[in-house]
Amino acid sequence: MRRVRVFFHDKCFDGSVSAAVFSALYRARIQAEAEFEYRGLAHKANDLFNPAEFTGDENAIVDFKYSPDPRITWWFDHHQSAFLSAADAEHFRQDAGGRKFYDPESPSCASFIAHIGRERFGFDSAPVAELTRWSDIIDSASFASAEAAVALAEPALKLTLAIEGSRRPDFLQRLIPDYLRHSLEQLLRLDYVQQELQPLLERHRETQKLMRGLLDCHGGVAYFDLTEYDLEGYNKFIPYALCPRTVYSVGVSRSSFRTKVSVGSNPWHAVPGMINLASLCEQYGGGGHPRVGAISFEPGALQAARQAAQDIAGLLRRQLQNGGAAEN
Ligand SMILES: [Mn+2]
Repeated sequence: MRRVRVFFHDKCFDGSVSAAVFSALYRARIQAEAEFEYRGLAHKANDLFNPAEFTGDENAIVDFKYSPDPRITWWFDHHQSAFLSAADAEHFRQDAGGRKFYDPESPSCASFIAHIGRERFGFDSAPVAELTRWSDIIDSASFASAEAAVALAEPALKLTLAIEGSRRPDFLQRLIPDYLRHSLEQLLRLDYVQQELQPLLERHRETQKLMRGLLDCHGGVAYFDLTEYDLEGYNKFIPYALCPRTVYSVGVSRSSFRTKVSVGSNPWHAVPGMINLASLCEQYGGGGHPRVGAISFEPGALQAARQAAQDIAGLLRRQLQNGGAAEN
């Protein structure tokens, strides 16, 4: 019996579903009686990985950056900023083991794992189709409207609120195996999920009120600073529901282990010539996807984070003005 450690993008619907889909693939096509342990990974200013934790018989990373550590035996990612260095990217290119996969075009990592599972390993992905469909929708922000993304009518969106906002380290360790046992609708009714969800739904309503008061929407950019409030894990579509004509959003938030600058774009109000936000964030040591990126600072580096956020907001406003696209 093999012990498989799965490192996944923490507090992320796609990250947690990726861990579940990888487990299903492994159990179906590699070893049926394998045992899984799940460890969340968060983007932060330094020390993304703790190699002392790579103690499984196999160690897999899903929906998170590449590690060249020889103990990592599986890797799947779809982020534009997947490699910490050119040397890491080269290490991946040299890999001939056939167990490390990268596709920055995939809308979600979970659907990418299902796809590779089908093509390369003969995996039947039908049982995880609901999960991967929602991973695609959520990671590519394919909702009908900002209002729909904030109203959280769908079970997957309520679950996302709980995943992003929960403070319990064991919450996802319970949820990940449960993805493979229940539908999303059924998951939502489980006691431990309801316990996480109810206070977060209340906080979600309060966050909308709070954001209404502090959003600075002009020049096509919505800027907000939440560092006074302990509010990491807020719904990132609130700025677009409140300022529908905004093109980009730039926010600063804070948690125990990082101060974070989030840079997003409005999925319902794209304009020609949008800036690649992953590349923009990479200039500040961050990364992400073309339409949404982030930069992690040390928890105490408030001023540096605010400065970066204001610089980015200014740059995006100037770009919109020069493109003639700003309408706010
Ligand atoms: Mn993802």
